[in-house]
Amino acid sequence: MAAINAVTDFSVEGDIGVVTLNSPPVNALSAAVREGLQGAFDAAIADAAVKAIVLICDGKTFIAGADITEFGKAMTGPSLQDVQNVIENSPKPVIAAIHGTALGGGLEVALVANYRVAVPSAKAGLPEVNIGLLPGAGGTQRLPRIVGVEKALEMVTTGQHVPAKAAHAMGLFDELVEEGKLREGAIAFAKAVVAENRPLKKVRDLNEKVEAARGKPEIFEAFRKANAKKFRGFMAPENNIKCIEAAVNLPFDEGLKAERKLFMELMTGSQSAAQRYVFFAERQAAKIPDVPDDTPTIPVKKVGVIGAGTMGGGIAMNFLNAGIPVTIIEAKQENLERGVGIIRKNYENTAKKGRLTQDDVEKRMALLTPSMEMEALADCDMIIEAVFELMEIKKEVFTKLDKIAKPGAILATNTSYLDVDAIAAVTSRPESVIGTHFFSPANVMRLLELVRGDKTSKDVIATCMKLSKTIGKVPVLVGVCYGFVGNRMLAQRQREAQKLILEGAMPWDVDRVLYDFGLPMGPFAMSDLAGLDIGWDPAKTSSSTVREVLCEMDRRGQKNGKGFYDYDENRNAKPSPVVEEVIRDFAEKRQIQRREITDQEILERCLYPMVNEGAKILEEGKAIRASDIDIVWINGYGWPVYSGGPMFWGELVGLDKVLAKMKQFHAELGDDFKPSALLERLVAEGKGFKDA
Ligand code: 3H9
Repeated sequence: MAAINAVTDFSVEGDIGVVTLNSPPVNALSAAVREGLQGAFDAAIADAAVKAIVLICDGKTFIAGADITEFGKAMTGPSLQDVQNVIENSPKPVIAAIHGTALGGGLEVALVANYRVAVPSAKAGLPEVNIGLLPGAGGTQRLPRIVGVEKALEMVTTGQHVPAKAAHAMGLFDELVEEGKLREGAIAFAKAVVAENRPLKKVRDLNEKVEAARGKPEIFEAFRKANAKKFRGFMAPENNIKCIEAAVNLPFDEGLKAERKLFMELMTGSQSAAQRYVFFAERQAAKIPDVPDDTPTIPVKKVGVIGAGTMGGGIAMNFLNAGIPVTIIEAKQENLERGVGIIRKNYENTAKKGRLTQDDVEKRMALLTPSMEMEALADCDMIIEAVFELMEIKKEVFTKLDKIAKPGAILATNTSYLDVDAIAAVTSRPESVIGTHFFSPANVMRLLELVRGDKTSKDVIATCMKLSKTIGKVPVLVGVCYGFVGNRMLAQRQREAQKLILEGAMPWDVDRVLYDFGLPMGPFAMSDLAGLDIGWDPAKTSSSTVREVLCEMDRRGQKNGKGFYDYDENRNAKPSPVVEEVIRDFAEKRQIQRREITDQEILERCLYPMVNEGAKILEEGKAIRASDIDIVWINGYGWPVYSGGPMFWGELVGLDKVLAKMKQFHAELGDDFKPSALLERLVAEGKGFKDA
């Protein structure tokens, strides 16, 4: 075996040349990898003893794509296209041997090989769309030539990782070889290619499938229409679609040029910059500076959940899905039965949609032990309390739990606002207590705010961070403060939305501006969906907010067809003249002079205070880094990933601009807009949040 460079080896086995890449963690196409590939293929092609060439990777995966960390920097070494040209023009057959994930530029390298063999656990995909890009190394031109236009459209716009079996069925992989025997299998395949003198077919020359779609623009129009809602606001899906159109309508080399142009358009834009930032931010959020990776963890083999309501049930499902047994507790038999019934019904609905088998449903339900006795939690390694959001009740539960839970068990309180330290203080083991803020529906939403108390031990934090991943969540560690990161910032936006409708805007104006910004819905549409009467007590009502007045008029939201909006039988919303009247009347009684409010003001009043509050959160150390705050907002509140989260977006707008507006609002509208000291300092020093 000869080293070509630090990450590439070349060896010859019989008459087969083997190029091996070893560039952890994911064999991304860094300058060194590209150089190594070019050197190794040059050597293999020049070696007269070599009749065919196998490209294989060491480590956990085949090439997982271009090296995203190099984007935006000056390129060194050969370009990916240079390397692909060497491989594609090789006079000797090239076989890509795939394990792990062949993604993005990785799959594009495999697509310039003549054949692709893989192990059954391998996957392939072009996930560039997820970082606001498109496959810029011929992927959009070669993929449809193998899998056809419809499948290619789906793959490039979803970024899905296609499992080996499906990839084999669609011709993307030519052969599957035994798991764990990729090297031997690929060499045997190469030998057969040589022995049978198989032709040097190139993907670029396969025209049948793209020609079949030529002259049928309706394929693309139908695809755009069917996915319009999903693609809303994003630039990358449309550019990906245009590339597949180019593959159909242009000769191969022209198609490549079109792809390059559309790729560069995305690469230089702010959306991809935001989406790449989010990719790394999500991974960064898993790293806690004072809780190193090798911190001991507590084995969690059994979980207890107290409360079988909507939250408790959803939380339990996460663990059942991961194969972890759950004991669920309720005080009353009927509530327990109802809660367990809802869990079963949720699973059965999923099974009806074909995403679970009935057998899976039964397996999951068999892991669930319902009980009315807290003592049943004595053998649980982690217990999550999900009872009513009232401090007194939570304290009572934790006092009991302290006496029942085994030593070392993690005691978690699921809360959206409450002081985790105050709850921990009623136990004899505050080091075992942590907050878990699951988002509703808890079995669906990816975000989990983990709330670190003053005394929470590092082992507990490390365990919960890892366990969150096991149950498919994106954990973000936050500190104790009212509403933590997400709801604390949300309160800023909600407050301004309420003020704006009294000062001159209407609910549908505020909602439209925020929807157009990219949020899934505005605050008033959201209230209608959730129900205006949540937390409203008819006995104590005092007409003190517009929402209260609407509840008093029996306008309860979508569920009874009227809230801030009027709804038809299909739940389509229309602005309500009644609500308009209520708002005008309400403002008049409070002597609020209504005026014209621009869309720009709505946006700035709702979002700048959020950026400012984020800065305060950072200043107080309640979030570790600004990017953690962005991860909270993207995964918990549907902030559009293409603007990177509130903190990234604030920088995109310009922190100086945000600060200047906050100062103006502060002078005109009062202390709600008091700029954070951190924001002032960063602007004065010309720095960004990452320097905070
Ligand atoms: C592209 O290919 C463009 C081309 O079409 C055109 C070019 C002209 N680069 O996720 P993990 C790091 S665009 C650099 O925790 P897993 C990651 O940051 C690219 N670094 O592991 C992490 O680092 P750390 C298209 C990368 O097992 C470590 O590797 N490809 C890259 O859960 C482990 O990652 C993609 O978009 C990269 N490309 O998942 C694939 N990828 O340890 C993106 C990963 O310091 N990658 N890292 O935190 C993935 O989807 C997942 O990482 C993968 C492994 C599924 C591969």
